[in-house]
Amino acid sequence: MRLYRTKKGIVAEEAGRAGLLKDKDWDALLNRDGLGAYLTKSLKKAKPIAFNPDSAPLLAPIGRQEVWAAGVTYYRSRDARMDESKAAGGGDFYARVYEADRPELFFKSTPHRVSGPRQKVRIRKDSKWNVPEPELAVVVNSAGRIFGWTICNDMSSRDIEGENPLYLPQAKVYDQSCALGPCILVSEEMPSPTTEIRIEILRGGRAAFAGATALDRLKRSPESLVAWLHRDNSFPSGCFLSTGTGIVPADSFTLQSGDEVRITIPPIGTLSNQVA
Ligand code: DO4
Ligand code: MG
Repeated sequence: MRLYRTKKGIVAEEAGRAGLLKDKDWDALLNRDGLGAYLTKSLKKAKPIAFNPDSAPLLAPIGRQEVWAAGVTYYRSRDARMDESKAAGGGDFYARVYEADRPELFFKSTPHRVSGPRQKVRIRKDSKWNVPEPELAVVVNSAGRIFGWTICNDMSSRDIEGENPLYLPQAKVYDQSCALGPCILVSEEMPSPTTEIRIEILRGGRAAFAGATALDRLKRSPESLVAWLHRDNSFPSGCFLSTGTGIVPADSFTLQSGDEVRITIPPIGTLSNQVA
């Protein structure tokens, strides 16, 4: 079951059947007990509509939730961060956090900084080395229960982060630095470990970068990341927790204005954003 927030209302879709739901309040819906069963019943009752996520007026699937992110959860991310922070003496921290019991968790975004499908993402004006980070994000309700999955683009300024790990919030949190969508895949179960995360960056219509990883390379379980995040922390409207990137382009690559970033996780769809 996929749940879309659109300019025309909330749309549920399963096995090719889509319907506009009577529910108007996104946050109340996400925090309903037994959401999956409720949506199955609601979709049966709803009048079927023609719905194509590639052309529908989609909004980011977020209401009042905070967005958090995990870092250094794939070996590739550990390596890339060690390299970029070598001169600053930060490399050791990344190797340690990759192995440590406590994960790296950081605050990523408030709703107003989040871009939806086909909305623009931004690179900071004071940064020269920027990448998208294609990640699976877990969606958690106010009771701390996982009920869904979406795609997160954790836009990152590598030169700022690499200059000093203490600059991480500036490298990660700025206007339009996070994209979510295209929908929430409603399921308590994580997509299968063989599921691929794919990214394609188009520049002037041509591939400037392409990469792929699979969920079986994620070192930590989403359940354990969610449990760490909820230690002494409450989320009255629920939250999104992005699980980290396993794809980092070569150091010679930086995003440019006009690039189109397309991230695909098959059971969820494709999140596509142009760089402003
Ligand atoms: O440690 C810095 C950020 C890590 C991150 O965002 C990732 O691994 O995805
Ligand atoms: Mg990341």
